[in-house]
Amino acid sequence: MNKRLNEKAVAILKKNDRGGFTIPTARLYPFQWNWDSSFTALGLTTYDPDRAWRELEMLVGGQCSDGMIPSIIFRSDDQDYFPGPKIWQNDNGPVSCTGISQPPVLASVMLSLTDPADTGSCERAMALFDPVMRWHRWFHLFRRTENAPAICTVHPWETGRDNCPDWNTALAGMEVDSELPSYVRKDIEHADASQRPSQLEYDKYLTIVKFGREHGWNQDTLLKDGPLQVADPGLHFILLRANRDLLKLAHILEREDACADIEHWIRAGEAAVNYLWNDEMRAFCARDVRTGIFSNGFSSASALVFYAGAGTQEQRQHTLEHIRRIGDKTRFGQPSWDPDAAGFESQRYWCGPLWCQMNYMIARGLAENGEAGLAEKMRLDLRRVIELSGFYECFDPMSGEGCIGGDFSWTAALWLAWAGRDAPAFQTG
Ligand code: 2M8
Repeated sequence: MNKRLNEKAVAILKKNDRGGFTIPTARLYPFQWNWDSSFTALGLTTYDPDRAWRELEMLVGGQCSDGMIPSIIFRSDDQDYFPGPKIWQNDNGPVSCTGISQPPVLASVMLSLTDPADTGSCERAMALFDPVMRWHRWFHLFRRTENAPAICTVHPWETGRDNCPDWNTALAGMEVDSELPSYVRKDIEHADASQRPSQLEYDKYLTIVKFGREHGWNQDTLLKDGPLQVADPGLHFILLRANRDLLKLAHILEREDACADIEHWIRAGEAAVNYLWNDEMRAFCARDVRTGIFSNGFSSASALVFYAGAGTQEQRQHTLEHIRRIGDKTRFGQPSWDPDAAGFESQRYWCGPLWCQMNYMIARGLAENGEAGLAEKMRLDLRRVIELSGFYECFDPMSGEGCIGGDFSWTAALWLAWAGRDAPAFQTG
């Protein structure tokens, strides 16, 4: 245990606390983000379980009438961020929010926070159970098309892996709206532009937002007629895992009434995995639903098949070979994109850097599936990189340099919950 870094991590979470919810980092991301909050709760619970549940309750407090829990909840406006609530204009929820979601890690975090022997934690979980059911149902209704059984997204921001080259093929086939109003990016005022997405990517992101806004954030229209439809191994595997964890929660909370639906979602999720299998790459890859074309690199999401408990023996073996090949190329953990593939940039956001939450999920899946050694190496790599550079948003996997935002909540939280601990916090198999 590194006492100094533990104290620093707690100080970051306190500094980023905005009264019941935690922002990812000041100025660059000044609101509550969906999966950031869930990972943050894992850190909060190490010293304040009540505050950890509060984080999740505030997140669920932003749920829209159709069941979506949005990617960002705008409890106020903030000139430091673009695009804010005036651009999104989604008022389908109790609080102004974006019109897209984010990877549903919430149920898995709830399971981690629930102690069957502790009535208090079971009551907190019970209060969130139905909203989470509604959210998972929303994914199955509005993020699956007739043409593809896997979970697909309408916007790169929804995957949480914004400018990963995974979306390049689908984005290339999409036009920028010729009537897109001019705008000023704020992200590149707070961070080095060479580490952030390109201007063309931003134009396309905003084209999708314009479409959603003009259609009143009708999710059916956005899915079917919107500019982008990409099946994402990240969303797919994370939701499959979250459904398995929700089923465990249902048993703990004696919500047997919910089990048939969840089991149905799990079976559908397992059956859809092959849609994401790129035989040429021998890897699970993103896939443009409209053209059927696969992305051509191994991303950190490709490695989540173990976390999802899915795939055949052979698919897992190939995945393991990619993880080992890539692990041999980097000094620190699994990068967000394949160093051997076109588009790899070790410091540009989701084109290469190491992200702590992805490494946490990958390692967790590996540990549960007989690869405890590999998982522990990833944990120690994250520890070393934080010791070297601090609590950055993400890290250069080659040099260990910290990238983009500093004093970052999920990095601090996963230090407390995982990387900085004396032993891994999860089961091995
Ligand atoms: C990044 O995404 C936001 C948009 O949602 C942005 O670039 O402005 C991503 O890394 C995403 O995964 C993360 O949740 C968010 C806040 O940390 O930042």
